[in-house]
Amino acid sequence: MKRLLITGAAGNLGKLARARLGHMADVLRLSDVAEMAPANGPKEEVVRCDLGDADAVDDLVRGCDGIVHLGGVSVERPWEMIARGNIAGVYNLYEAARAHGMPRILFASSNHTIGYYRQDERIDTRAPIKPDGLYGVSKCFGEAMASLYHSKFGQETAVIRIGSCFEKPRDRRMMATWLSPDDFISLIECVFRVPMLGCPVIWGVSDNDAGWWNTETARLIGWRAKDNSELFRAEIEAAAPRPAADAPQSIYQGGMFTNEPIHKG
Ligand code: NAI
Ligand code: 15L
Repeated sequence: MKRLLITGAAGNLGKLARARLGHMADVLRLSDVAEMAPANGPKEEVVRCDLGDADAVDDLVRGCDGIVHLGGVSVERPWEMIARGNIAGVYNLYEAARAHGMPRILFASSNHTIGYYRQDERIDTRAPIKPDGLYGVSKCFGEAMASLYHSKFGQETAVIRIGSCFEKPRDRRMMATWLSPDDFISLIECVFRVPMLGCPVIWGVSDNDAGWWNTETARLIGWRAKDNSELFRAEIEAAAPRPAADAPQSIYQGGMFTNEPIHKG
């Protein structure tokens, strides 16, 4: 690619993508509403942009051949924040993509689209949505936008339902939901390398022994996760007592997100 746009570049996964995706394009265009480190030479462009600003997003997307869309509200927050970043923001992004040659998009969706499934259920990506909060609802909206723009205009998107992408799992639930940084990067590489993408929905999860999701759609992009949370089991189990059997983090796939109230600004 000539120019790969990474939104949410000031965030946790944005910083990781910035550090590790330089080989994917001549130029990385890095964007966030928050401050970012300055451009590190001519291979980087840093653009401050609020996803809720349609004109700014149009300018942002112009000239890009691919988009890793990580920007937006990433946890449960008041509706106004979610609506700006994840509803208006996603609409603005898809409209800008439509206006500028339909660059391939990786949409960072979330396991919170299905967080109210129980941990004793096994689901695939065709299971009906069961969001566990307004954040989860906003990710369902993003997934629906990806589907709509694919059906109507042929826009390609990889909808990646990320589990928990951190250096290592942080609690017992993440033994099932963990996505290692290395697997996350190899997943992005596959999304932009596969000749025909379409609009698949793929779980962003490592090859953990524990797990609730049928990961077969990963083969559509030729991706195989390599890491396994078992490596950290002893450490995780030693660090914290097992939560009560009737605690949300023991019952639901979305864990504590199911326990969040509707936040008011
Ligand atoms: P993060 O919260 O660290 O980064 C998100 C970035 O988006 C932030 O830097 C924030 O400033 C920016 N942002 C928020 N509202 C914005 C707006 N209106 N305009 C422009 N930028 C805005 O989140 P993280 O962990 O890096 O996640 C990246 C993406 O992956 C998010 O979309 C999140 O929902 C998704 N995801 C992450 C998971 C994880 O385990 N880290 C799990 C599931 C989904
Ligand atoms: C998410 O969607 C969040 O963005 C992230 O911060 C984690 O909490 C993750 O899900 C998770 O479910 O562990």
